[in-house]
Amino acid sequence: MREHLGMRSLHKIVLAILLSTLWACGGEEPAVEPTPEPTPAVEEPTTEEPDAPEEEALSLDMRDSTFQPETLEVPADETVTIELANKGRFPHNFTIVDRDISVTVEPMGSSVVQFETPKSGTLDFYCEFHRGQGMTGKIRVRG
Ligand SMILES: [Cu+2]
Repeated sequence: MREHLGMRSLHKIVLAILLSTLWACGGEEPAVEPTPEPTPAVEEPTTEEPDAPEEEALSLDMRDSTFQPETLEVPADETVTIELANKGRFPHNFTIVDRDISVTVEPMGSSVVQFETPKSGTLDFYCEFHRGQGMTGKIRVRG
């Protein structure tokens, strides 16, 4: 008798375990956890803008056959640097007669020119090879 009871209770236990397992599986209803997302008080590390106190680098693209841009604004009475980049398929040239500058840049090549800007007005520049085709530009003093 005792043994019989023992078996019964064992059955009950097994059944209980089975049921609870089933229950657990079937009842895996996600008890919608309103986990309040902790507002990220962590401040995104703002990628520091490199302060550019240094004078802006001016760049001038040479194409077939124009300058881009055709007008460059520069500060008055200062030394400026212009990076020339030949993006065309032909050699181009950058000439400022008033500054004794004449630089030729090969296709895909680049060069740098530096000169004093006037106190006012403009400086004309052009490409020796394509001046006749309108490959000219102006450097205008700002303000
Ligand atoms: Cu040219």
